[in-house]
Amino acid sequence: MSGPVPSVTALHDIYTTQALADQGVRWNSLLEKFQAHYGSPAQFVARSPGRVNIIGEHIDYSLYPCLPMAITPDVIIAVSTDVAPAVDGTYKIKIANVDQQRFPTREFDIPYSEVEIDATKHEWTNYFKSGLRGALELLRKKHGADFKPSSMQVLMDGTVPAGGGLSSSAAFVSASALAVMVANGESDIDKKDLTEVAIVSERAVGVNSGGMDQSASVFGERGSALLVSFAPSLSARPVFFPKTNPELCFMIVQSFVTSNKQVTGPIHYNLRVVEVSMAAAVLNAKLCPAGTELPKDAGPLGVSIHGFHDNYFKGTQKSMSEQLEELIELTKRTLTQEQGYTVEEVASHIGISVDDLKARFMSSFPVRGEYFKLRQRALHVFTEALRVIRFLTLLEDPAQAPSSDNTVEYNQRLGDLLNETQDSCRDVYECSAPEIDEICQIARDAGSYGSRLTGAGWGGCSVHLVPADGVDQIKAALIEKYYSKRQIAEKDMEGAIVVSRPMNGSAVFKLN
Ligand code: NG1
Ligand code: MG
Repeated sequence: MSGPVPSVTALHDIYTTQALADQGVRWNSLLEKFQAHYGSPAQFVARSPGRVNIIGEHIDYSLYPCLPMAITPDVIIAVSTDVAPAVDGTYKIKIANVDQQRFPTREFDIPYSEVEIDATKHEWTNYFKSGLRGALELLRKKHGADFKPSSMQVLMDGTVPAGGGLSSSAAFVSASALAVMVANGESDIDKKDLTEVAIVSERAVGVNSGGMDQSASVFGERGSALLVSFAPSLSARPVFFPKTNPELCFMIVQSFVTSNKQVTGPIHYNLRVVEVSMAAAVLNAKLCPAGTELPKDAGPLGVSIHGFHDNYFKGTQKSMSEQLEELIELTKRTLTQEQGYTVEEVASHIGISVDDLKARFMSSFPVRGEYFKLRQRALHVFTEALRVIRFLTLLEDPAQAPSSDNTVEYNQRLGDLLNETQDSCRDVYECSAPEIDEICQIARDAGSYGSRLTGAGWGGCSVHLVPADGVDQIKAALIEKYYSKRQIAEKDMEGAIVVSRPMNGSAVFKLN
């Protein structure tokens, strides 16, 4: 599904008919505000959406496929290059947000040579700068090291809730990288290039992220989910849901517990990346023939459990499911310490010094932790990768297709897999939150087939596979049993529960 990022001239090429009226008002208002703020019109708008992950949680950075879809909430950035640099050897970036209260206006004079980002500061423009830096690297590769970036003035409007698990960050970084490329004269921007730039760029803001969000944001297509694969290289293909009766849809439900990865990252997300990378190294050392190195790959720390998996099964005839089932058993037998492993223990299992271990796995991002739960993290990854295959098989194997007399049962089988993912995220990967568990239970009791956290977790958002005719009942239950017991601003409540279908990904809207 590669090809260039589409250039569109009408909003109905981006949004569904239902969303069109609201979006029209929003886009017009962005363009009017741009004119008022900068005194000249915008030349184009770059757009990238948020995403919801249907299944395949916390396995993208272990390089196993996952199944997200793009959604309607998005980041739109109006851009003009009609601004002059102030100082020789620099270009100017003026950046503003329609929500000036939360996201104050900034102006930067940036030297040609380097975009500096202080990842220790929680500063909203870092996401733009990281997209800028990534895009410029690509442009330099193409046009040579002395490429002179264009000055830009931009106004952004984002509707993906920040810290809510719907990937506001990936939407922002992808839209920014796209805006920079277009501002610098690029026309045919390859989706794969943009995705890869966004993945690497987002890591510059301080999180060892996988590539699911950026892929979903860039590649999204109306009407289908996306199977995103990371090995041997990044690819995405559409996955369709069969027609069932009752019809299926997805409810996205906010917990309003925000997980701010900039603050909690060292404790949570980055620690998981370290744990799975260490698990890969220990499994490789213990199970592969002596002297077989863990291959270097696209994992955030340069290695992945998937790399060990490939090493172990080189040349095998076994199916992917059989391989994963075997790895689950092997992990149970090999990584036996339920309480976790100290750095000394991990180092000794791999056969390297503690200093080497720290340099290899703990230097690029700071992590804290006394015990590293290699067994649990590896088990989650292998079981979750297997659930993705089972989910796909249900959707795509003609022998499993639903018939008129078993569609409720069929829907429930899909839902069961989502529920199993939630159990694993809660108990094995330890990335849920009590509020998310509560929401899932309320939704299931009210008729959801399957309910689970989506995105990084530790709060944020949940996704529910529900019968279209059951949406109202589930909404009512969530309002009565969850939201009414908490103080949530009326404005926030508007986006608390969203019924979504798969939407289009990144696009450029050319004005004039
Ligand atoms: P969120 O926090 O929802 O953006 C994060 C990662 C994903 C993936 C999920 C867990 C970033 C940018 N994204 O998603 O790559 O690993 O957690 O499946 O960190
Ligand atoms: Mg994010």
